[in-house]
Amino acid sequence: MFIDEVRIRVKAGDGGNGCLAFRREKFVPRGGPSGGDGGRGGDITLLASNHYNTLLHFRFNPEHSAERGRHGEGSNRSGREGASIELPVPVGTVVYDADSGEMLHDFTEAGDRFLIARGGRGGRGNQHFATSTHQAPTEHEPGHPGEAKHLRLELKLLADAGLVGFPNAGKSTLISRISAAHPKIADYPFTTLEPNLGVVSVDDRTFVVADIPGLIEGAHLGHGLGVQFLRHIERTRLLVHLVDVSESSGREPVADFHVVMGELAGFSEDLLKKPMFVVATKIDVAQDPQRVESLQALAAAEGLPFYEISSVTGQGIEALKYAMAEVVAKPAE
Ligand SMILES: Nc1nc2c(ncn2[C@@H]2O[C@H](COP(=O)(O)OP(=O)(O)OP(=O)(O)O)[C@@H](O)[C@H]2O)c(=O)[nH]1
Ligand SMILES: [Mg+2]
Repeated sequence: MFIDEVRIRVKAGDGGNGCLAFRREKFVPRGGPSGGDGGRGGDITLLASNHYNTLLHFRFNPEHSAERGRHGEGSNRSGREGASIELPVPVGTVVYDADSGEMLHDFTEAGDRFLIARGGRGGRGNQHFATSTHQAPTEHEPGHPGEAKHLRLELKLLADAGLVGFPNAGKSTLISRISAAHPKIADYPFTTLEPNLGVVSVDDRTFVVADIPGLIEGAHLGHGLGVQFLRHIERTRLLVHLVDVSESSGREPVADFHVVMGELAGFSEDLLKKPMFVVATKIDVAQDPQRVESLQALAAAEGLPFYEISSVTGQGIEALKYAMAEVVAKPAE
C-alpha cells in the first residue's frame, strides 16, 4: 500500500547498417571494397537521483528509446553512434523485468548507475569481408537491434509531509483532494485505521503526504488508536496540523490544538521540532469567526504559518498545497 509502481518500456538504439561500396577513383581501376560500418545504437541507463522522490515522472511518459546508430557510408566512413540516454529514478527504486518478474537492480545510493538496455552493434561494411581470393565482396551486415525491455519500477514511499489532528478533522478528505489517494472518508471518528499515502504534484514538483489515524487525548497511553502510527511521520520534513473550526466538532479549536501537541510530545519531542503548519478546516461550515480567530492568534503566538481551508468548496486548498511544496517538494522532471 506504500508502494509507488510504474511500468515502462525501454528500447536501446539499433545499430546502423554496414555499407556496401567500392572505391571509384580516377586512375584506380577496380578499387577495393570501401563500405563503412554502421554506428552503435545508444544505450539506456538508469541513474539514482536525490532530486526525485516519486515515480510520477514516468507515469505520463512510459516509453523511452535511445537514438539508433547511423548507417555506414562509402569511402570507409563509419556511421555516427546513436546518443545514449539516462533516466533518473529516486533512490530506493527497485527495477524488475516486467515479463519474467526477475529483479534487475536495487538502487540504494544516489549516483548509482545501471545499464538497462544496451544499444545494438553497428553492422560491418563490406570492407571487412575482402580476402585474397574474394576481392570484391558484396557482403555487408545489417545493424544489430538494440535491447528492448518492459520494466516494472517499484518504490517504497516515504512521506515528506504528515497530516495530524483529531479524528474527523478532515485529514483524509484533504489528501483525497490534493492527491490521487482515495481513503475512506466518513462523518465519524477513527474512519482511518491504517495510514494512507498520496503523491501530490504541484507544477513540475512532487511530494508525498501521509494521512494517519486521528489522535485523541491520552493517545500516547493507548487511547483511541494510540500513537503507533506516528512513526510513519517521524521522518517527514513537515507536519500539517488540521484543526476542525466548525461547530460540529463540539470542542474548542484551541483546546484541540493543545491536545494534539501534547500527544505528539508524548510520542517524541523531536516531532515538535519539525516545521508545522496550522490549518483551520471545514471553514465553509464555521459559523463563529471567533473560533477561527483564536486559533489564528495561537498559531501567530507560536510562530507557525496559518491556513484556512475547505475541502468541500476548495477554498484555500491551492494556497496550502503550494506552501507545502515550498517546504518539501522536489522537481518531477
Ligand atoms: N463541510 C465540510 N466537511 C468536511 C470538510 N472536510 C471534511 N469534512 C467532513 O468531515 C468528516 C470527516 O472527514 P475525514 O476526512 O474522514 O476526517 P479524518 O480526519 O480523516 O478522520 P479520521 O480518519 O477518523 O481520523 C467527513 O464527513 C467529511 O466529509 C470540509 O472542508 N467541509
Ligand atoms: Mg481519516
